Amino acid sequence: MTHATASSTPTTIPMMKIHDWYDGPYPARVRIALAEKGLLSNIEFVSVNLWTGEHKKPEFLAVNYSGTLPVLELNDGTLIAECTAITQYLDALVGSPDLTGETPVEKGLIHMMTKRAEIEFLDAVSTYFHHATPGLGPDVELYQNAEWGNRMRDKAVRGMRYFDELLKHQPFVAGEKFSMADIAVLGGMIFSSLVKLPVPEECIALREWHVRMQERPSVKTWKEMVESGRPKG
Ligand code: GTS
Repeated sequence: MTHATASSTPTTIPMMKIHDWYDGPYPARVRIALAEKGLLSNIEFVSVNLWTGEHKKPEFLAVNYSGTLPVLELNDGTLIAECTAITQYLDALVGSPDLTGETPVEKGLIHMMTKRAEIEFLDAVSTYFHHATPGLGPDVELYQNAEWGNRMRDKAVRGMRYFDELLKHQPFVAGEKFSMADIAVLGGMIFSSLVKLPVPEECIALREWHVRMQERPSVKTWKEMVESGRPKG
């Protein structure tokens, strides 16, 4: 595949691997970023089964010390974990559409809002899932603290209210254009839906933003990938 980079120099993008699980909310962030960038045909997906704890086995811990998905593997063997880091790599690889900011102030704001989406919303929902619900099951969830999990559920709902307030005044999470920060909030919405944690009725701006996000081709493509990746039976 040949792409024009930000500097307009045509480059050939090599094949890459993504280690992930087909319907995971964090993997969704990278899959949506890949779809935005038109890079899906450069990716071989390597399935790591969260439900059997494959991500905590020594073989996978050698790939990602943190034992989490997704991980990008370049064809020289370089491994990049963390959704934000992977998205930054993809953005540097293919300039358009920009997801992480072009100007210094855009870069700063997008990074801040992405981090905020993680801390206040997505990571909080994830902690709720792992601590206050059966999570990935007793073989994988070796330590649970329901009180902590429920606190994180409440934090996530506060995060929803925060993003709702923000989106009353601007069309996208980091300002005037779609970015990695919107994708991070989408990750929170995807995880909330999986754990049946509803967005409060009165969060109309957040709900309307979410409806608009469903119209993006990248989000539609991600949904199709989830459907087609679902294990049979
Ligand atoms: N900070 C990491 C990132 O941004 O990549 C978090 C990654 C993460 O928590 N991934 C989830 C995971 O591996 C994948 S999913 O829950 O979205 O499917 N969870 C497994 C676990 O045991 O924590």
